[in-house]
Formats: sequence, C-alpha cells, structure tokens
Amino acid sequence: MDIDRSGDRSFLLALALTAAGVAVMVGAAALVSGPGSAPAAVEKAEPPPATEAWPAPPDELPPDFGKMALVPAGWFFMGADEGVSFEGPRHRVYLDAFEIDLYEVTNYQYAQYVRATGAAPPPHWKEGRYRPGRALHPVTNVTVEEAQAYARWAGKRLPTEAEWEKACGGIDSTRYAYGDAFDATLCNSGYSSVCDTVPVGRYPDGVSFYGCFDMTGNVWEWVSDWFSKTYYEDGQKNPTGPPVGTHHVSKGGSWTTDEEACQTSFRCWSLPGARWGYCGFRCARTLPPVEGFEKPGVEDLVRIPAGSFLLGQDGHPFSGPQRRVHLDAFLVDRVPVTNRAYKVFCEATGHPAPPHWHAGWIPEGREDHPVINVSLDDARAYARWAGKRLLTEAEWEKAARGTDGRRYPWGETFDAAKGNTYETGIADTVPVGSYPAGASPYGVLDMCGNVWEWVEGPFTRDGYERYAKRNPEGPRGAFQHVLRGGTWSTFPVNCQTFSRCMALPGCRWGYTGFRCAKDAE
Ligand SMILES: [Ca+2]
Repeated sequence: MDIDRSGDRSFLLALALTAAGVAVMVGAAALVSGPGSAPAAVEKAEPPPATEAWPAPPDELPPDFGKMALVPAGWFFMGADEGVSFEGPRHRVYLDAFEIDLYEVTNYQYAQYVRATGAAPPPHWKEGRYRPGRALHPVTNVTVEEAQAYARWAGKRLPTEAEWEKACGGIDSTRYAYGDAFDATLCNSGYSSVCDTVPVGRYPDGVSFYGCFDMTGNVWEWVSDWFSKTYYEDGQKNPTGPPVGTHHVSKGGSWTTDEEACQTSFRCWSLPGARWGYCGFRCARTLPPVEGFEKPGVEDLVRIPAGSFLLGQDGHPFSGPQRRVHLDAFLVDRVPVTNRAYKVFCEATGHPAPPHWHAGWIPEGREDHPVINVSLDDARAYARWAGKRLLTEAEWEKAARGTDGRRYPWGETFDAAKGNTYETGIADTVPVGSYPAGASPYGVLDMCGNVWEWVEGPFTRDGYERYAKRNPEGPRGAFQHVLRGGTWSTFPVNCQTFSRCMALPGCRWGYTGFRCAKDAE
C-alpha cells in the first residue's frame, strides 16, 4: 500500500466514525497519523541528475494542458447559508479579473519544478520520481508552502478562496462545478469506484462555468487564505482572508469525500504543514493587461453628416417602399466590434464571453476578427459600456449607401473583391477592415459581408410603410429584430445595402456581430 492510500484509509475511517458533522470530520482528518500527514518524517530524496531526460513529457496531454481560464471581473455570490463548514452567510463578493489553471497541477509539472529548482519531491515518490503512469495525476502530499513555492516558480500564485469559489461555481454560484445537483458521474468523488486520484481532465462534462476541470473532486486544492470561522461578510472586494491564522483552507473535495464536502462553498481547514494523498492545488494569476486595445470611445469613429437619404428599395422583400428620410448627424464605428475589444468589455464588466470562447479566451489568432455569437442584448450591453449605442436601422443604411440609393457601399454593381461574401470562398470571418476598397461613401468598412450586424431595428413584414420621415426608429412591439450587411456565407443579393435579415433578439449565431454608434455633438 502506498503512502497516499494509507493516509486516506484513515481519513475514510474518520469519516465513518464522525457522522455527527463534517466540521468534525475535517478536524479528524487533520489528526490522521502516518506518513501521509507527517512532514517531519519526510526523507529528502535527491532530485534526479540534470543530464537525464526526466520527466519525459506524457504521450498524450489533455486539451489546453497548461492553459488558464479567464474569470472576468464582477460580483458573485460566495458561501452558503446552510453549510456546516462556516461558509455562511451567503454574501456578495467583488473580484477583479484573474486567470486560473484549467487543471490541477500534475505530477509531471511538479517534477519539472523539482528538477529545475532542486526542491524536495513529494515524500511518497520513490527516489524522487512519481510512479510510472501517474504523470497526469494531480500532485499530492504537498504542503501549502510547497504549493506556494511551485506557484511562484511558475510565475503564478495560489488562488484566494473567493477566486477559487468563483472559478468553480461561476456567476450563478452553482453548488458543484457542473451544476446544482450532485452527479457522481461528473467528478471523482468518494462515490467513484476508482478509490484513487485520476488523471486530470478525466471528467470533461464536469467542467466549471469557466471551463476548469476537476474543481469538484479528484483532490482538495489549497488556496491562499488562512481559515477563520467569522471572516465572511457582505460586500467584500478582492478578499484575501484573515492576515494570520493557524489553519489553511482547501477547497473542492476529493476522491474520498461525499457530496457535502464536494460543494463549491465547502471549506476544509488543516495545518499548513499537512500533506495528504488527497490534497493538491492549482494556480492563479492576476490578469496581465490586454495589449493593443485603446480605450473604448477613442477608437475610429466616422461622422455621418445630417441630411436626408434614400431608405429601402422597392421590389426587394421587406425592404420597401423606398422613401426619403432625414437623419441627424451621428458617429459610427468604422469597423464592427472585434473580439479584442469585446474581451476588454467582458473583463471589465463580468459579462459572459461568447459561448464558443474556451474558458473566456478569444479563439487563437482571431483577436481582430469581428466578435460573433452575440445576442442583441450582448451587443447593447457592450455599447452601453463603451458609452455608445447600436445604430438605428436607418442609420446603418445611410452609413452604408450614402445619399444616392446605391446597392453596394462602393456603387451599383457587385464586386467579389470588395467584401467577404459567399463569393470569396473563404467561408469564415476575416479581420475587420480587410476590404478597404469596399468602403462606403463615408469610408465605413465591412458594410458588405463578413458578419450580419445587429441594429436597433424592429422587424415587421410591412417594411418601411409606417416609418417616420425624420430619425425613424421603426414600429414598436415587433418581436423579431433586424440584422444588416450579410456575411461570409451570404449570397451577394442579400449583402446589398438595403438587405434585411431578421432574428429573435436572443439568437447567437456564428456569423452575427455588431458595431456601435454615438450621437454627434
Ligand atoms: Ca479538485
């Protein structure tokens, strides 16, 4: 029997004997004797010679191994009212944006650290090495100080308890990483038949809201907070726990624990020198500043002068009747909102990232592509944050076609070289502003193709019949909303300056983005 297991058997025994309360259980766990919890008994094994190729990288790494999830700034609910581990009351906490490891730190990673620094390996490793086949298991039997030393070496730190809890429960503060109902098939808990740690990422359907694996179960995870029974209060910002203490907090439960101790809000406390075969850690990092993005509001806005223009087109579905309409002067973004800009917004406000962004990250290499998979309300929220608004449908059309009623931003005839439509064959979004030759009479770009753009345009089948002649906003009470401009997947006939697409406001599509406008001073 190895050291991990003997310590944990004692723990299980303690569990069985202390049905009176989990808090007692935690205290009992701290008293477990044996090699797994006795730092004084550690024999310092020499790290392997530096000339040897060890640790060898595992044959197959889980997806995004070594990467971190982005947790945007914002309020969330921490703790629970009914818990037995001093996690109440449930209270509001504000956190700045941060990053947190997608996975628990593995033996393989810890061995790299041991090799690089000469730090002591975990005591149960034989001759300073983890057992074959366990490279991707979480490292265990490390004290909180050792975990902190590893984190420093990696350019990171341990998460605070609040950070860990938000990364696990998300903005909805779910009871477990994957939701409110315990599910033994989604995590490695005491109900698993494995009775051991498993390689990280074994439960892909059990990820947290932010995409973190194994936050519920597998191993308890040290956090940076000292434990206190009375620390919780409402309205805290970036709490770091009490300044001093005797015990340290760990979170998330392990392969030995029941559904109660696996809860997001549950707190385990133990002496900082404790080492267990069911406790490891993951790291966090204060978010580095986003580069290459200017403050919203000072980016490239185009002024559209006051005056009348021709709105709509006769003989085109839902786009008539054509009529002359006056608009006051306004400012419009030269290009659609990019992923890069949208990420700044998500980080600043806690607004959820588009659902296809893994763990809050922009898909690789797509920083300057238009943001997609956003609903009308997402677009409105961004615009409000940026001190702007969405365009009315009439504003969008005037910015695209000027005053002379042209069919395309550049003129009357379609030209496949002037916009990212179906005809380019790219079949994907392209970075904004890729077609300068396709500019509108005012110099506004991407008005033909790339992504449909949400506008403040209620859709009704009678077209512009009921529209006002000055600054029209469209009929009230429509439940569908208009999108403009066509996309990379749209035939040219539907990428004309007057073409209308309609969708329910909640729709998020892979070819739908937006741009913003502002009243001119
Ligand atoms: Ca865990």
